[in-house]
Amino acid sequence: MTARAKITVVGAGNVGASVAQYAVEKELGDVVLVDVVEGIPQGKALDLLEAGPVHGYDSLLTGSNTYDETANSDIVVITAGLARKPGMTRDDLLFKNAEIVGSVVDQVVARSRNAILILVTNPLDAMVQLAWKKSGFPAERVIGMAGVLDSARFRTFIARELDVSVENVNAFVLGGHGDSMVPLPRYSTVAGIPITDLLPPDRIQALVTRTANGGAEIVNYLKTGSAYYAPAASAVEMVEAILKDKKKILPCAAYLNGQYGVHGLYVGVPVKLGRRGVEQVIEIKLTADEQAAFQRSVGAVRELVEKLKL
Ligand code: TXD
Repeated sequence: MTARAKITVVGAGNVGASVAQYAVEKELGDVVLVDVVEGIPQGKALDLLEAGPVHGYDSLLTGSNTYDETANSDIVVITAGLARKPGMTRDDLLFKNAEIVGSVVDQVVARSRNAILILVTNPLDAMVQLAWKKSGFPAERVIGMAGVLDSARFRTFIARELDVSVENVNAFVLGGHGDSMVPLPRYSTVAGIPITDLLPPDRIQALVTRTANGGAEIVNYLKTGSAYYAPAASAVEMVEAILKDKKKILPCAAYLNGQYGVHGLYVGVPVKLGRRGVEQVIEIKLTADEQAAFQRSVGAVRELVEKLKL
């Protein structure tokens, strides 16, 4: 028992193991890794524990195939499920992953009533809605990771295009995690300057398209799985914002109850993340074109969620 925060990561696959790694490298807390495959969470947890002396972290790591070790977690990152293979859409994963995420949430919430859940499993927007429903938790404690990753990809491409530091680049992405995501160039900036002042429309459009297809681009290279370093780094940015109560504004899948004209649905929007989870949904004015694209994205998310018959 330590006074450190307790972070459970369910799914010790590519994303989950990298979440554990980045979280202990930042010493955000102790980590419990859970997976159904015997030996994998135990082996990866021990391996990462043994990297501690080299990296200089004292975070403890434990691996398990059951949930008792997860009791009283502060944060639970759920990555359990199947990943996309080439030619598969995120939606193909819907029913299989709904079954997995549903059972994971039941086991987690029975032991950690006050935890904040961060969902990573795809199709993201539907899985976070399902997790919220199943958990019975207030919506501010159930959050989906997608926008941080999508905007990290957009930031990468903008920085490469203009040959500037990624630290100077902010990007803004709204909507569902999928081909209908809505990058907002006029709110995407380099040292405060909108990229619409720095790049011609056709170059911006090319970067936007590459961002929307960013997941598929990696799947096509890897063939046997999907992206995991940037997704894990993105989930850990959310964990850090919450545990350190940073009040950091990040794009996340959050429950909308009237904001942006959307009722009763999880969709990607900018939110303020702090120790209570989603402490505020940040609303911005959209142009008619942006509003139309956002509505299309919301429609795609709603269609998927309806298939789950929650
Ligand atoms: O932006 C985003 N939200 C995403 C989402 C970015 C990247 C990956 N995204 C999705 O996360 C992806 O489409 C998958 O649905 C999940 C996990 O991706 P990952 O690449 O980590 O998949 P792996 O390597 O196959 O790992 C999944 C692990 C694997 O070890 C399984 O044994 C385990 O999940 N698994 C389970 N663990 C616990 N409990 C149950 N029931 C279970 N079923 C499978």
